Amino acid sequence: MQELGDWPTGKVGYVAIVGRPNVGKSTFLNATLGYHLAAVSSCPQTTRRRWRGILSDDDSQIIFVDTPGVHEQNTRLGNFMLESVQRSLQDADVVLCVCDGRRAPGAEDEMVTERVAAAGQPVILVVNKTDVATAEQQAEIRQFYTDRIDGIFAQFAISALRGDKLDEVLALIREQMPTGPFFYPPDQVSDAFERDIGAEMIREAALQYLHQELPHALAVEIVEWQDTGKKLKIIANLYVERDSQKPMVVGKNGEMLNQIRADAVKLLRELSDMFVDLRIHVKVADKWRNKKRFLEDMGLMDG
Ligand SMILES: Nc1nc2c(ncn2[C@@H]2O[C@H](COP(=O)(O)OP(=O)(O)OP(=O)(O)O)[C@@H](O)[C@H]2O)c(=O)[nH]1
Ligand SMILES: [Mg+2]
Repeated sequence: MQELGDWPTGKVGYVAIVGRPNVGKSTFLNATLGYHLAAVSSCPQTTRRRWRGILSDDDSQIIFVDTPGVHEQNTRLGNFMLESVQRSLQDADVVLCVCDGRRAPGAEDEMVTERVAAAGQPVILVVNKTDVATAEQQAEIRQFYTDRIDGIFAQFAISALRGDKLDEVLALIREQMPTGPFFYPPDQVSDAFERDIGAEMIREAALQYLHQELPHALAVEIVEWQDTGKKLKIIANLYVERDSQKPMVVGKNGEMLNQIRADAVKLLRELSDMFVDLRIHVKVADKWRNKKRFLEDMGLMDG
């Protein structure tokens, strides 16, 4: 490492992680960073804005940008999600295009390839979920992507869930980064506020139970985030879109909400290493996915 004053320099750059919803982009990010930054769930469109995870060592700093899955959308939120993918593609030094090795190519893969090809950036193709995909399935999706994106200069078959081949992907990414000063202090792991990550953890906990019924209707707002150094006191609003959805979240005798709360506390404790006192209020915000003001307040337009 060369020092620029006290500021480190090395291989430094941005990697945009893009792909269809549910292919494992956020799982890849968390596994590569070695901690749980981005919400993961079995429901498509879990990620709603871009999340930057920063991986530094003595000689390099890679800024991974996890993006929302590319999909057909018909809401204001959906528009912002696609815009944030577009911006991330433009800003990237390398694009990591992730596809699901187990699924036959479809309309959303077509959308991804169009966007990635148009961005004209160097692309690493990552075929994920090889732990559950047959060789034929992997070959089919790989062919689909390589036929459509000229910029692909390397390909990997990985399992983000198991951690297979992640080191190899990372080594190639490091090699490809330009040289320059670090963008962030070496000990910084994300540019996101802890309370925003906390809100995602609560949403992830809720999605575990409600992804069938309410995959897209949930939003979490942190009303209070008090950190005493030993204890984290959090009050959060969990929004649904209609009155009729409230009982699903609360459950019989409040059991569902208790379960969500308990799981969220577990995730928040891992995040903060502190005792967590969490209160969740379930609220209704009518058609919030189309309301600019609400999306602004929730930080969903900053992506
Ligand atoms: N079997 C298997 N499942 C995986 C793998 N990687 C991710 N998954 C699962 O796939 C689902 C989606 O993972 P996410 O990481 O949330 O996917 P994403 O691409 O970020 O999805 P969006 O944010 O909706 O665009 C989760 O249930 C993961 O556990 C893998 O390598 N193998
Ligand atoms: Mg995601």
